Amino acid sequence: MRQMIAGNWKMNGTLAGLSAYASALRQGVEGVDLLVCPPFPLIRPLIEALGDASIWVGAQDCDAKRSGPHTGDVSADLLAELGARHVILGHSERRADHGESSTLVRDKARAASAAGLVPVICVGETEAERDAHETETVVRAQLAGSLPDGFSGLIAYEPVWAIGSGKTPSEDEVEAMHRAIRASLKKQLGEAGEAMPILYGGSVKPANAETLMRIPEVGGALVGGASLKAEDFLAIASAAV
Ligand code: G2H
Repeated sequence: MRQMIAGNWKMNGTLAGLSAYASALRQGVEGVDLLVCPPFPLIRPLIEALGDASIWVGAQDCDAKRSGPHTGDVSADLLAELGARHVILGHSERRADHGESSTLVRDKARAASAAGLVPVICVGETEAERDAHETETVVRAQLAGSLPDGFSGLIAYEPVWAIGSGKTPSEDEVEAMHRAIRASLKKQLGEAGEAMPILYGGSVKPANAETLMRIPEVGGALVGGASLKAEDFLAIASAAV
């Protein structure tokens, strides 16, 4: 199946740097879907800089409510109007820095879907949970809590200890977790859970992308640091073909 390589710029990127990034990315890579999620203010300028290239642009979060008195929050409807196609939800940095619960992630996913966005819901265990052999239990609970009934979108498995650390799980561990997530998706969503893409995220780099993208049940990658340089992002995308 065609894989998706998604870039999560986090709180990085500048307006000044967009044009060079977009021209490099416009060379593209055949046979793989590309998505870039910059900070909110760069969504529209990036869409414009990418022009007619077949590269999706998405957001890193949205509010659970459709509109109203919520200072500083951004609605899914506005993101859709700007041209965003996807929205990352429940990233571990949001869960940790902003105390986001799975219930809130589920409500955000509902709002995103209602606005026509494709949610990319992140799950993953902390190092302490991994050391306590609770990985599967934690991830299963996050899926159960974060996915609304009838969910349609993508899942990103991102072990928290692998994010930005240069560490990655072994191939066997990634495969086992992706299989466990697949089983949970089928149980929760029935047939819809059978083909739902499950991305791997956490220190994906050009050097390890080929190995990671060949693991059964890995449907692509959610890339943080290495998505900031267009050449690295494209190198990762090439490894997914
Ligand atoms: C995990 C990932 C992007 P990085 O957060 O979602 O970041 O690739 O920098 O580990």
